[in-house]
Amino acid sequence: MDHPFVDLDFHEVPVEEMLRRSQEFHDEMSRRRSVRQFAARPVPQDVVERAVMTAGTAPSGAHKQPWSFVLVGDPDVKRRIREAAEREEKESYEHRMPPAWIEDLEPLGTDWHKPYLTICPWLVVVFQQTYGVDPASGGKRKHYYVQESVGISVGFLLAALHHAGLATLTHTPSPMGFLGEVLERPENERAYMLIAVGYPEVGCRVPDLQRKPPKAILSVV
Ligand code: IYR
Repeated sequence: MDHPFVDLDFHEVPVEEMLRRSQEFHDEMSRRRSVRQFAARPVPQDVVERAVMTAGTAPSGAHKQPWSFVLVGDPDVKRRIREAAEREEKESYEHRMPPAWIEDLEPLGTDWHKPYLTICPWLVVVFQQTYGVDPASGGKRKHYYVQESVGISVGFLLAALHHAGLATLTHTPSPMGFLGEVLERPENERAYMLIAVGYPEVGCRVPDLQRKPPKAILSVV
């Protein structure tokens, strides 16, 4: 079978500009912090939708685009998600997570209470499609490198929301099966991550974390 190819839309930039842009992008991204204190202020739906479309530009195994994003703004749905998440998280913090894990989380100040799930204006629930469904026949279609593909798309999403001027929190309530139930997702989808989106609360505080230096994360051979 013949597949059409088109010319690449590539915008080359002079090296000087490349250096400047790479520094500016690093500086911008290094200001992104996970936020757990959100303001209830509304955020335009269009901005979050466009960030999701940016997430949808991620590369994926065999270009199967094995992701779905559900934008939750309905207070009643957010409440149901919070209730279920807190139920699982309470069990995890009190019984499922080993002491070493709880200790590792202490500097972050997390616990099972997740008020931000109802306070922030939007939740983006990311689903991975373990397989595809042919719209015409309903037949199953194989997806490849699903975790990797969806992980990249979430990276794009976080970067896009930060670039737009919003705060985010990646939240992985465990287990996450309730998200598929509350949002009535189809059989082929598994919840991958829950992302809270909004403005930080006035006076929001974050842990004083340090990034690893280049020599700790980068080798050049
Ligand atoms: N899912 C829990 C616990 C948690 C786990 C890790 I690893 C974190 O970096 C942060 C939290 C929660 O959201 O509180």
